[in-house]
Amino acid sequence: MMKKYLLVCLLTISSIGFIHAGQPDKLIGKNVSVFYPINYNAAAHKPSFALLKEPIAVGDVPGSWDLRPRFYSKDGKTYATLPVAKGTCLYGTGENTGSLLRNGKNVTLWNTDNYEFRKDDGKRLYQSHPWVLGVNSDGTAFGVIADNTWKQRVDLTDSIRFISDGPAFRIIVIKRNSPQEVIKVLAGLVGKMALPPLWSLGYQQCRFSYVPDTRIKSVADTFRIKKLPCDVIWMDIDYMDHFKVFTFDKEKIPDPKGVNDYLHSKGFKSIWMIDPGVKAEKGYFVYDSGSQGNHWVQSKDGKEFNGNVWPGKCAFPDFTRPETRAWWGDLYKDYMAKGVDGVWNDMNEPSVFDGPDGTMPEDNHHRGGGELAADSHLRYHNVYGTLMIRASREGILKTNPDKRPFILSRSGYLGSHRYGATWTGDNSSTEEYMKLSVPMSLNLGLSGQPFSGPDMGGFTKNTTPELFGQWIATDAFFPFMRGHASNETKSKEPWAFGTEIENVSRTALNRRYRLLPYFYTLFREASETGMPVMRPVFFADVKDTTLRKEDQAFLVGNDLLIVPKWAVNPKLPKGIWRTASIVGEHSETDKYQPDVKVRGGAIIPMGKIIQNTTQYKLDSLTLVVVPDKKGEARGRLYEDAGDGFQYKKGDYLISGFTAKQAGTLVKTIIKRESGSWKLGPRYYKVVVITDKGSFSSPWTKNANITVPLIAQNKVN
Ligand code: MIG
Repeated sequence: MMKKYLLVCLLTISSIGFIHAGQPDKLIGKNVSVFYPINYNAAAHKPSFALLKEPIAVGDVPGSWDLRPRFYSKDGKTYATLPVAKGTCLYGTGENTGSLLRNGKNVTLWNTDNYEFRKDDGKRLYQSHPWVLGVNSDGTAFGVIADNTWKQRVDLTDSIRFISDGPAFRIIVIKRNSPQEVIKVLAGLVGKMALPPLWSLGYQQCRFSYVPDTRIKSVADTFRIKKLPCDVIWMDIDYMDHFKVFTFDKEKIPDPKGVNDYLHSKGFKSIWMIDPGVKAEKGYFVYDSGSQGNHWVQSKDGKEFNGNVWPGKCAFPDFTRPETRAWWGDLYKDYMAKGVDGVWNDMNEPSVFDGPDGTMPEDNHHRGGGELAADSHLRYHNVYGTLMIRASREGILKTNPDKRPFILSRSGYLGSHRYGATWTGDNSSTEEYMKLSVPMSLNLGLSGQPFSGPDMGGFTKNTTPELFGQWIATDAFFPFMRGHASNETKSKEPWAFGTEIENVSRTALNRRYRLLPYFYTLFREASETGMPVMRPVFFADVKDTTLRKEDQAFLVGNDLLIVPKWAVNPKLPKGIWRTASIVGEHSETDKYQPDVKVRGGAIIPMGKIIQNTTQYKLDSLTLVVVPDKKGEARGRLYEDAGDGFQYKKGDYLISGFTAKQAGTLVKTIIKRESGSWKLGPRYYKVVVITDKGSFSSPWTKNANITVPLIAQNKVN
């Protein structure tokens, strides 16, 4: 009787689709599990865009596993919901407006050109990261990936809920003892940023647009004349002939190679914009070759889709096609040969001025190829930009195999950091946007993308001197540091606001350039482990729940705590943190320069003030030592050629610094840790900061340095 009843039950359930062969949930690593909805259709999702490779099962999900998604469908939408325990703090979901802490927030993952973040109250921006980091009240942590490119929403109002317009999707859950460990596991799954060229860590100056060529040169010259350090000048759309990508306006830029040569001769790199929209004009070589290769995204009827962007009527490369990516990549050959150093891929959400909701119709058709299935724009929209920058990166690498590509992308998806850096789009020149830039870059860093920053100074509207000063002083500690301005605004270069702000800017830039050895070491770490460069304050003490909301102050690596002057009652970590003077400034009393505090137990390597990274030379290092409670400190420095790939063959040097205080003597030892480069002699100066002040050694070539903490050695 019982048996019969069960059988009937089973039959009934399976006939309405609840019991299904399905795909079993699996453990795919230590405390990492993948969960499948019963109606999972792999063909609608695989290969994954977020994951580097299809995960391999290493066992079954243990029965004791607590964090399990509940899958269901309702009103044509597919859901996955995970419970959130009280006291759990949520982060991530990529590029957001609003606070660092994401509890109670809603974000739509549908990449959108969002001028001033006004559309939908800024709840959907240019990127989509279906990823949530959870930090439990005890500091243990978890992460949730929805492996889903389709249009979706992440609702964190009372749980973690992904609501998608596409077919049912799988969920990956990571559990670890700390958020840092979760981030490293995430990076293991979605990949790490490639080590960028050193020059891309320098200051970068942009405007919509520096034309004609004489203006580019004069902006560059002014940086040098005024001794404001800068590495890159950016060329926005007006350099093109009628906004046609891969062309140069004959009047404004008659000799692009000459412009790049000029910039190079002054120690600058050049970055030029390339958009996805190709002017639909017969006789234009990109349109002709694209049409010949059948490279355009199609409408649902299979015809070439056209929409308006800057050049007028455009066609859009279908980057889901391997042939199209190769064709696009090859367009960079002649272009890079003109001396272009980096590429800026804008408008790649894609933005279509006259399209529905500012983009392509959801039922546009992508043909795919290789591993990628043919499917609708609804599926591929969120990865359109990622596929574009992948094609750009591959093409640029093919033509310049010995250089590290630099690509800046506006749109992105979880995993797009593998191909390029990003900035946070069209902000505005108000204090609010400046403050917003901190949590924006922090959450991008917690979502796999370590290389980001805002339009420093604000893109739209005019900037006041006061705001510009605050902004450049804060931005000097962001991973990506670029000033930008929209075409309808007054000048926003660091000298455009009078002498006081020019001096504020110089101090800010000098601080960044002196700290480049520390920054570069962090970029190396990010490329190896996925740890972000810019980190939330709560990383300093994950058990201290009072730090969980802090998003004015932030950390650079583990060892520098940046407290902007505009921060109101910031919550700072306990323990020893000592203010360091980087370029002789007194940040406690300075109106603009953030207080830079060094963690007790850390040693920070600093270089010289230079005007650009072609002058970067580690022949004289300053080591800032802050002993911890036990009187100890350590640090390290990564160095390599700054570009190229020889470092992958071992051509680099990691040196380690250790310091130990015994009474009034602090002894610092410098040793080679790894890499094939020798640790040759160089000049060192050790500055020890204690509660009694700062004490300095003279410059010495000795790699074993003792600083007596006595009055004669006191600085400041
Ligand atoms: O429709 O290229 O976000 O940084 O200056 C505007 C012109 C197109 C948007 C980018 C902005 C850039 C601007 N672009």
